[in-house]
Amino acid sequence: MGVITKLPQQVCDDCAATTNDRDAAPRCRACGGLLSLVHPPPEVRGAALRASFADACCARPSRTASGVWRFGAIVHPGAVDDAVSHPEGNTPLIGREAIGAWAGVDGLLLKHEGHNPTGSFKDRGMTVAVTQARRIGARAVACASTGNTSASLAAYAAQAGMTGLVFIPEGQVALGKLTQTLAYGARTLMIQGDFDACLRLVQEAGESLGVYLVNSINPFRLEGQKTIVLELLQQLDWDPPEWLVLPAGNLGNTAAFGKALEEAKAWGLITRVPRLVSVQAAGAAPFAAAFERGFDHLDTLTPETLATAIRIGAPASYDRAVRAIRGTDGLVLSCTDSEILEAKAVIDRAGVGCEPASAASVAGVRKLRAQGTIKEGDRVVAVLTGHILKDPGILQRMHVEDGPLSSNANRPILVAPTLAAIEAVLTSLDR
Ligand code: AN7
Repeated sequence: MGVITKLPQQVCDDCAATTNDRDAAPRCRACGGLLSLVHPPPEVRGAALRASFADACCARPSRTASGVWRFGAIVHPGAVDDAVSHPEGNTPLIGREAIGAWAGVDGLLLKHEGHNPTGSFKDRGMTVAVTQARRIGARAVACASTGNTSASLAAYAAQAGMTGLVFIPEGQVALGKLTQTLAYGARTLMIQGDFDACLRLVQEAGESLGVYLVNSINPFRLEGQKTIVLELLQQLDWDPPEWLVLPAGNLGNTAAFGKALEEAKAWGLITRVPRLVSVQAAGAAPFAAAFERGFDHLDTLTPETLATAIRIGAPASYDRAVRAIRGTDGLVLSCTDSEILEAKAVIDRAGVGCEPASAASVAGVRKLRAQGTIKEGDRVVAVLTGHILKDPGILQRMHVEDGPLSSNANRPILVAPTLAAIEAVLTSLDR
């Protein structure tokens, strides 16, 4: 096909030291900076490059079905033929009038990453990272996680026949994610600390124990997560929306989106870049606070939010995410837990559904539209990052218990086992 003939290198974000695409070091050996995969410019650009993705889709059975490996030439060209692929990706772009109406944006589109094999966007990065781990002969893969990364790691490690090791914060991982992780067979360490403590520990363990780290600072993870953007652009016939909105915690996805857009523009896949918006939970919003101060510095904090996926106070990909927001003339904002849960109730009741953190994107759209930042007629894509079943505990809180959201409550109705009792209920529900 001839799109790529030279392999990418890993390049340090801070000191520009380079290493090849098989180096297992989690950070730059020279200065400790984060590593990015830097691709040589593809030999074909624009329409020809766009067309090559369509070709790739049909070229080989292993790639046909994956919304990640279809873009393999600009993701991880050295590993395309040996991918550990479920497959993943190919998630829908969903429009629902009720959700658009609530957010105030006609034609609002939702890129629903909950449709991935383990129910979150993490599978897109994990297929690439675990493929890389196997390619370099790692003995095990490890991560710290608020839950979705661990579920994804567990599934892909199982498929690859590798040992998976996850570090999760005790009491702060939603039930669906914990059950998946255990069922897929990853060894699960419940740390008596928050996510930030888990991330510190797993990095120390990775270095001293020779375990390959697949947290979102892993450059191959970010390459896979780029395909959320590539795929949605492809679904829109490469005509970008004005706004692209996503929930943000550790900022890996914000960084990946920024890289995808920068490359897509440089290689002629698109001629205009959407404005990227990262939405944080108000109790875990160090990135939003830094944005307000013109990104002068990052103040880490002790996070608190019901949206446990983004309960993160010391985001690891901060510098990259700053670049992504600046490079796209983007914005960062935060929404309170009740705004997030209100958005979730609207998304759920439209029959779409998502986990709490995911609803932050739609809550953010509503806020930006209400303040006039998003203009009438602007096209907006919001990313839903995880599936509704990830966090059944929150559903119980929202729909069963009395609580701040009791006006939305949809409690189970206790009935006698008779047709008459059921008929009485039906009559009471007639609209
Ligand atoms: C549903 O699984 O950090 O800003 O360890 O699960 O790239 O961190 C999850 C993050 C948004 C935030 N939505 O993405 C983990 C983890 C959902 C998530 C995010 C996460 P980043």
